[in-house]
Amino acid sequence: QGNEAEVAAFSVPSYACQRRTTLENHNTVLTDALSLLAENAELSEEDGRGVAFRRAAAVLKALPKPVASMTQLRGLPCLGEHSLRVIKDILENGASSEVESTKQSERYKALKVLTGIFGVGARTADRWIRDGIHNLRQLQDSGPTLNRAQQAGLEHYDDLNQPVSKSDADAIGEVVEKAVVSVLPGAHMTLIGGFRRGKLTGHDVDFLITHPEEGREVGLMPKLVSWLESQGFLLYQKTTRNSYLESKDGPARPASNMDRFERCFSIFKLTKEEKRGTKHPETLTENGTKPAGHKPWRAVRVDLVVSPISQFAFALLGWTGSKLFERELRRWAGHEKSMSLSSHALYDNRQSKYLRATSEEEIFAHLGLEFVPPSERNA
Ligand code: DCP
Ligand code: MG
Repeated sequence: QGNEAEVAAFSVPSYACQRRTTLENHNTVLTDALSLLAENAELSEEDGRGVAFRRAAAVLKALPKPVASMTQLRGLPCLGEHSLRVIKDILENGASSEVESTKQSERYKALKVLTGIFGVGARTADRWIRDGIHNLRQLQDSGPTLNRAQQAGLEHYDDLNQPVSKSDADAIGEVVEKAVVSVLPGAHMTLIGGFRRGKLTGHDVDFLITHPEEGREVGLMPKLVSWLESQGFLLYQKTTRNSYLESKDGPARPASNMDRFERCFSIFKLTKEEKRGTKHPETLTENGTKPAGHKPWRAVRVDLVVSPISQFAFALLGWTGSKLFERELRRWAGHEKSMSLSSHALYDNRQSKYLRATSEEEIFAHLGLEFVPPSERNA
């Protein structure tokens, strides 16, 4: 105890994309606390504060061992006054009074319950709370108009608030893969999001689909969705067009890219048959020990993204996450390299040109960053 190695200050580079952040976190008590304050800020539409807490939590996730004293934090980036106060409170008192009171607050609890409905964001939840709606019962009783997404979200509330396991993700992957190759032979699907980073559970399952021949992916999404719908796999779906050209902050792209990048937000019906694979039909029979009303399927949020092969590396990098890692990559590109990075392209403002890439490795090289594999992007 108290030897030099233990009191030595940690050293961490300031951008999350310069760090290797695995799922092994030695400071979960501290990072859970800061993440809760980040979430509360985001739910209150205070994004600046939210990012500050996320960055502070990410720095602690990258430390090689538990923080034992405040002196070890000297010189670490992204730890503002507020985050340091929370950390100090936990190190000295075992808990943060701010975190505890936030957790207990009626407003936080209501925001959590209401935004737990698929299709309900912070703004809608806030409006409902001001109308006296704090829980699902009050929501059903006072009956504000719900859109199609929110109706589906409410209907599948319990399922969608259960974590999705990797084996569920793989079972859905098999179905989506089958759908993809049936509607477009040669097309290819990749698991993205948290599961690509090695997480064992997630709030949804994300897939990226492309075709090795540029342009062949056009029109794929509607066909894929029709196939899945015809087989009864979709409880809800909404497909959005590529909004890249319409965005004000990205450089303009040739009009030919207009319809090539699409996203489908869906609620997938995962049956026992898919979960277990069809190889053991005898396991499909109900054994009678299940609680009454137990249904032989669960609802899972699934996001599908289609990208042309020319943008595939950017889409893969942009959809693998974590959200903070992505944000930090874009901040690094802009602030340190005068480049703009999106899930579609990398633009070099100094050379006034797009930088091509066919792999994630090439994008990191363009950005002057060491390659960080997906399993180390868990910032
Ligand atoms: N993404 C992003 N910014 C957003 C939405 C998504 O950068 N506003 C990217 C990064 C995410 C990926 O897309 O990792 C998938 O989004 P999810 O919300 O599904 O996040 P994860 O898959 O990382 O987490 P979870 O395990 O909760 O699904
Ligand atoms: Mg996900």
